Amino acid sequence: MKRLLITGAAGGLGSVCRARLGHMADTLRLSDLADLGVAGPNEELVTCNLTDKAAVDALVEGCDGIVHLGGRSLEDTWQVIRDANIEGMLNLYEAARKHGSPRILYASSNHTIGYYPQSARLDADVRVRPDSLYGVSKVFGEALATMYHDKFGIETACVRIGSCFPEPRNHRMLSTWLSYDDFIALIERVFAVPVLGCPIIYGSSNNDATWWDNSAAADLGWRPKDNAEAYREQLDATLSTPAQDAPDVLFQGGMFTAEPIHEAES
Ligand code: NAI
Ligand code: 15L
Repeated sequence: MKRLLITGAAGGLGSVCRARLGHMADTLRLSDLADLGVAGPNEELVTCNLTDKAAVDALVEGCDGIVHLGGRSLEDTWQVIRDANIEGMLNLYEAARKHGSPRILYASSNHTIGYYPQSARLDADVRVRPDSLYGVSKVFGEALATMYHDKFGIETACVRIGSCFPEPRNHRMLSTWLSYDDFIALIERVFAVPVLGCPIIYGSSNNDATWWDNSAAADLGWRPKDNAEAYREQLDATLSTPAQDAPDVLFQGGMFTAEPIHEAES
């Protein structure tokens, strides 16, 4: 493709995508609120607040694909969540509708279903059970993507990312971990398949301890290769086993279920 936009490009996953997706497009357009440093050979850097409708419109114009990572990535006050993840998402899809309907990979989250017990096995059709205002905002994003697909034909992969870090950080992540290699391979598939639609995809590696069933998205041809099990001994040796009634043991969303509602300071 000619131009691939990555929002949230200064963040954890955005930096990985910036380093590893250059081959996918003639130009990477990288955007964030935060500093993006110096542009590389095939890079365009755009400082943009997702809440700024006109700026997002200009950001999306001329892009053939979007990896949408930008937004608040943890629980916060409603104001912060609403601005970045609700208003920002709407601005992005309105811009996409006006500028050629580029295909989108949307970084949703396991916190859309975080209140399911870890004993549950989930497929793409289960009712959502968000565990936080953050999780609710990701449910909104999935609903918005679905509506823009049904009404306007914009294709989106709604990826309920588990825990995408270099290594699993705790015992819960033995189930939720998504390796960087597997994430990059997923992005490549999403933009390679002739028809995408608007699937829900659980973003986790090939973990023995998985809770999630991706069979509804089998046509995508994404076959994650890494397995968090390789880190179990290391985690056992370095971390104490959490109490059996700890949120990190009971719920798929782990500690997010224990988050209070964050009230804005007046
Ligand atoms: P991050 O917090 O490191 O990166 C998010 C980026 O978005 C930041 O660079 C931030 O400056 C930018 N941003 C925030 N508000 C913005 C606004 N109003 N306008 C423009 N940019 C804004 O998060 P990370 O870990 O890289 O995650 C990327 C995406 O993936 C997020 O949407 C997150 O919710 C989602 N995700 C990540 C998971 C993970 O394990 N890393 C798990 C599940 C979902
Ligand atoms: C998320 O949605 C967060 O963005 C990330 O920082 C992790 O907390 C991840 O979920 C997780 O559940 O491990």
